[in-house]
Amino acid sequence: MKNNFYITTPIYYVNDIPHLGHAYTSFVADTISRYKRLSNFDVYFTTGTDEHGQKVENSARDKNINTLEFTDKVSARFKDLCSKLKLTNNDFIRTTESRHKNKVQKIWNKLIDNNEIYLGNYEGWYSIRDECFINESDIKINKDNERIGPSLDKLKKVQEPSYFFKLSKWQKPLLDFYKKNKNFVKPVSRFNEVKSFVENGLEDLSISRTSFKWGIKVPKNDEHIIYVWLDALFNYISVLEDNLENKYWPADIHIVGKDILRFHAIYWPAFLLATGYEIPKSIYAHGWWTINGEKMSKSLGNVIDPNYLVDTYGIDQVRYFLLKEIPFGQDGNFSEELLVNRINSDLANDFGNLVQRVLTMIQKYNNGNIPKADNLNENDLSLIELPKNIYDINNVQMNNYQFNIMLENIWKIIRSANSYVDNNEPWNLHKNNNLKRLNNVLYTLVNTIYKITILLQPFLPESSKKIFHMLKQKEEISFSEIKNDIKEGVKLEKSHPIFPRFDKKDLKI
Ligand code: ME8
Repeated sequence: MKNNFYITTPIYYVNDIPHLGHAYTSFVADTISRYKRLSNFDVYFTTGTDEHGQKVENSARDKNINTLEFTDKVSARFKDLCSKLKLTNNDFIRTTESRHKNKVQKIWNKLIDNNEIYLGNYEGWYSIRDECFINESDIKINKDNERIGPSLDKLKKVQEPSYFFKLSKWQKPLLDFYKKNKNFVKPVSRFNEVKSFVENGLEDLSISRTSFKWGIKVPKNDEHIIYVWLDALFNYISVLEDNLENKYWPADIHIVGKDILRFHAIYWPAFLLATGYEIPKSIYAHGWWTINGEKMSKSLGNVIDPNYLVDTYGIDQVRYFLLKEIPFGQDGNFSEELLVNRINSDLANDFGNLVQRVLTMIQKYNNGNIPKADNLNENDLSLIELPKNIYDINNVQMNNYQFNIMLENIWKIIRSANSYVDNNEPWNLHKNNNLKRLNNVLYTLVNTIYKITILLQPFLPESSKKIFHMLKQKEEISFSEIKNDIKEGVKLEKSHPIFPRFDKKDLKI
């Protein structure tokens, strides 16, 4: 029986079209999903769009479009991006779907039944950009003497009747939960921030609004709209229809950006405790892609279009860059020049060259057939062993999702294989008619490339398929096969270059 593994991305707001930050989170979740599938887990991977709230309503109004029509259009852009990036998500949930709205209303009734909600009045400052009320202590004054929130947007004064969730009573249960579940939030530094926030005390949370209409109505009091975060967080359960909830809940991991950690690590477990659900096993809050040091965001207008990057450079190239360039968890600055440098050095020079020159030599010296090995020497065997060793090491790195280190480890094999070519000079072995040694060298190399490609599948899924095709293998090969060698005697497909080089003269961004 396979173990289950449920992984999610945030559901993205549809106030504007997707940017590279969204693509990043989705690529990460897809990489983990593929890694787990290749490790024989039964994976369920979901993503989607968060379509209610004042921010979305205002964006539709600014564009003079009916709100539903607007959300349909923008949500489709996010869905298209999933296909464009060839994500392997099992479902895509929209909060405007009835399966979701029904679930949220049921949750509301449950909160009422459990006496977790009371009706009161809210008076305070609201950030539409972040869709949350801002505490007095977090408010700053800008140069025009206006109140601004942590995301630097102008705050709106709100005074209206509101239902409240009794968040304050969950302070102690949350702290107890954090104590028992030391890996609930990663990285550790972010978990510490969450803990100290909760230790400072929690106020009850306003969970309904009456001053706008775009959202899920509160059952039996439809003047009120359910707070967009209460609505959105439950997507992680409403997407699991029929028996899927029993099978996959609680989630193994929610991948989120650090901007929305508080909602996931504090409000979400409190909502779940209050409704009798189990709490997800872990949350990973990653860093931000910045442009010249500033967070890439729709509101700041400094976003990069992932469609442009993928059309220009290729899916795997962009994916590789995002995973390799920064340690997962930290911020990183994006530039097209860095992307091109990475593609040219790691993909075209190191890996692409290795594959291309080895497969070309097999065509030239052995008629395209994988040569037979006979009495491999110690150097040959130690190169062939490397991928299995790195696989074991990477499995440990995977506990903290340190993709850049995992890739660096795989690149150690690639560099060793390139040095092995240079040291063994197969062209001279051919010239001197030393065919036995030539066959051993070429066999060692093609076997190593085969195993490197097994390891690379979650990171470079499209290119791995192309290499497996040239090696006459299945499209996907499970990690457990890393210990087996490639079969001798197989006639290879004609090889072609997989990673073209790019010229820095052509940069557009
Ligand atoms: O917050 N760098 O939606 P959102 C890296 N609807 N990742 C980034 C990024 C950047 N510069 N900008 C955005 C919402 N992201 C809510 C979520 S979940 C129940 C509701 C990614 O459209 C990152 O994952 O503002 C971040 O948390 C998410 O997009 C925010 O997307």
